[in-house]
Amino acid sequence: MGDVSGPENTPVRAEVIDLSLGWSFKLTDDVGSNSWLPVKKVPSTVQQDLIDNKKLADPFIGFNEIKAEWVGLKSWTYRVAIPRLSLASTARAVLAFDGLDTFATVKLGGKTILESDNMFLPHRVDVTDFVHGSAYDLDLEIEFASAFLRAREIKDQHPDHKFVAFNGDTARLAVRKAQYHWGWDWGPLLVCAGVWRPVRLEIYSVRIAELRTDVKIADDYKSATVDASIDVEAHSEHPHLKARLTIKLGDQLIDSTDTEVGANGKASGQLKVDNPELWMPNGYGRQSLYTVSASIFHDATELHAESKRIGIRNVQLVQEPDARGKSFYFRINGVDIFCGGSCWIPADSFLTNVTPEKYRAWIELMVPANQKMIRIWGGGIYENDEFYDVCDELGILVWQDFMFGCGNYPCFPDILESIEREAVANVRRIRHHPSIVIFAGNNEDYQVAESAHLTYDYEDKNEEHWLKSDFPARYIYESLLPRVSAREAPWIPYHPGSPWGDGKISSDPTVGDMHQWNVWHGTQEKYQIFDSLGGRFNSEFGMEAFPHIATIKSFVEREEDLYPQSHVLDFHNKADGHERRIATYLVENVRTSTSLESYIHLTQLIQCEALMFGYRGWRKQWGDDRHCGGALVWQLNDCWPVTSWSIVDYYLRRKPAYYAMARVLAPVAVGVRRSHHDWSVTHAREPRTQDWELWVVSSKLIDIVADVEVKFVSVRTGQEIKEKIVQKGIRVKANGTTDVLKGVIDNEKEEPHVLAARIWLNGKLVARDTDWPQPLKYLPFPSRKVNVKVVGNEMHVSAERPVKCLVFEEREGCHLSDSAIDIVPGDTQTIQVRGLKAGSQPLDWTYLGAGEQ
Ligand code: BMA
Repeated sequence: MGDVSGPENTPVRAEVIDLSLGWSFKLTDDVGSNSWLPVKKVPSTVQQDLIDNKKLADPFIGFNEIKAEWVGLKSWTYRVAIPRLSLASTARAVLAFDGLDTFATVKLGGKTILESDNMFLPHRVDVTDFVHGSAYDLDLEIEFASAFLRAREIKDQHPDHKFVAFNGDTARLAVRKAQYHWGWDWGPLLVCAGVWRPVRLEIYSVRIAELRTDVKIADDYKSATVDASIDVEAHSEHPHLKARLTIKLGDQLIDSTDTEVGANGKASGQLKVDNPELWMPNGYGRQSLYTVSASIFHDATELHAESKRIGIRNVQLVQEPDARGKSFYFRINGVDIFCGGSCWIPADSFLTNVTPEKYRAWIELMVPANQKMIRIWGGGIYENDEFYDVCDELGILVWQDFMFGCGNYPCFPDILESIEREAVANVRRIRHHPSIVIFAGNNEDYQVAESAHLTYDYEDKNEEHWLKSDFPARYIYESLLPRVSAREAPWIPYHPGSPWGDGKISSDPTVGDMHQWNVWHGTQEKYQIFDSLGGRFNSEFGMEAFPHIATIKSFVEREEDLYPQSHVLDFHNKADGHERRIATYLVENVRTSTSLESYIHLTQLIQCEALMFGYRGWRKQWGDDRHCGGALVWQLNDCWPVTSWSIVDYYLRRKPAYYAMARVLAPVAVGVRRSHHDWSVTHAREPRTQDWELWVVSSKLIDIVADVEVKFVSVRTGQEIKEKIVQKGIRVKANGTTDVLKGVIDNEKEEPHVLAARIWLNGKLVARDTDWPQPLKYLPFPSRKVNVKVVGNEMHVSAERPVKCLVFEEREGCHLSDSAIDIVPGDTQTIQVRGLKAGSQPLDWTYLGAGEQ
């Protein structure tokens, strides 16, 4: 029996009893004596627990997803023993559940102590009377009803609401649970259940329930203050508590203040920081993190302590009227940041399999790739603390959606109340992270309303009308959430949706953010014009590509299915019309192939090209009066092995587009391109002339001087068809775009050639870019004479004729400084290789047309 007793009337020091071990689970209906199965550790997910007990075949392999469906249709019960305790008279025992997925009935010693129906809500239940002095350990039992079936029941109870959605069973809209569990256009239908976040037994007399930190920075950035305030629970039973508030940088104490806990349970103090070390995004300076701590004391005894790691930074979402409409970009500590980056989905269908190490590995990938922002998409979860911690440490800005995605959400009174509690709890949990720079109300719910022709009038500001309309969730995005966010985290800008057109249609390119899906979905435009389709901030756009061959082999069970159109490969692609869409972009641009390895390369090349055309153009537009404030690719990651829009696959194997993005987002980059002509419209008769232009983009905060060059290299022979142009000593504008050269291509007199640009800073080559005649399928690629020389940890790559998209093998544990490169004669490129085991085979490689003689 645990003994946490103390002298009468003296408050006890808080302590925590971990409850991660000793659990078992069973099918609720199974009453046999052998029905309980062991759980390795909680948090856990029922499907994974079944896999661990060999009761379920891995749903990520073959067609097993279908065989796993029954799990989501059943009710599951988990249990663990709660130790009996002898508590001091002043102590209470509280069971803290950080997250239950989703319809949970919690019983202690057979009595119901909690019923929960929102996965995103934490719960605390006082169980003092149960555990104190009990003669036995008590069973804690949690029954999880089938969320899939309950969702349908709730939907049926609301026949007046129009349940419409993109992706998944529309009943999902009635349930506060990760929406992608219902299946998405990149993810399987695996309706999970379980204790998905930690459970603890907390013993204390008083406790700091909340620590809030409001940071204010002087206009000259020479000083800052942190208003730290705490809410103390059970203070009224223990008057005369003292509080100490401190701020530290590493081990160095910067400031502290002592105060009393008031009769209302609150205490606050102002902490001062002179010459603060500001928190800056990746690439713009350091990510200094301060720790603000609060302790409460009774006499000299510290009863409870809390701390938050914060950053000193301010953020502005600059939305100002301009010649194009209204700007939309982020300014951090006075610096305008072009937010090139990615959208993020949950990293696993089974959330509890994402370890802190995995989170770190994902976010670490973004840093060398020059990515600045990650968008947590609204169909997943408010992420685990580890996610935000790593973003804070590495300087990755976070765009945080609230958890609503692709649907017309109902607003019946119970759900509104639950959503409000969910919003408050999650904003409080994450608001101190300096990486979080925006809250957005939802993902594409306005687009659903627009495309389903729901009745709404952006001019109507009457909230009661919204609730009574057939698009009631406007109330959530334009009233409930902004209210919570302004009260709980006024330092984080709020935006009603992603996308949101500020009262105009959500696809309006002149205002707000925009999801540009007319490449791939929609009108299936050519990706060569991606930049002309953008808005003020492109928070989604993308192109699918096959994953790595090893990832494909991880789920294909039979050798004979290793071909691009096999049933199992199609099954591991959930996107509507994916065969047609991939095929369209392939046949429009490249000579296709039926061999799996070449098909993988071709789809990956198309993804590289598409994303490059988007990012390169939008970054150029950044320098044009902040025409475009950022671009976030759909999507960084996958939740299972699949063909999707991800640029890195489920097993963290990079697709070539990862490198292409990194190059166009480099701190200083050169861009070169000829004007687009649509070859299918002109029936392959090229226009007689095409303009070309060369520019430089820089995210440096001061003007710099650079040298640039452009060569005109015949695709067929590798010879330069005309004199190269060299421009020395050009002044490159700080944090902007500098137009450098313009010219004309004569398509009658000049043979098809590559424009090959390079840029030097202080004599050092820092970036390249190439522009190819389009489409690539019309170009001849025989006899490229590629040479890859391994020199220590480097590969020196050269060719005698222009090479498109030379991709190196992605080997486990290996990190490459670059890949998916274009090569022109006379310009050897050096690739650094990290992690290649001594004595192992050199890395394999391929390129477009590698098979041509
Ligand atoms: C957008 C996203 C996702 C979806 C993606 C690809 O609609 O918000 O819902 O997976 O496009 O279709």
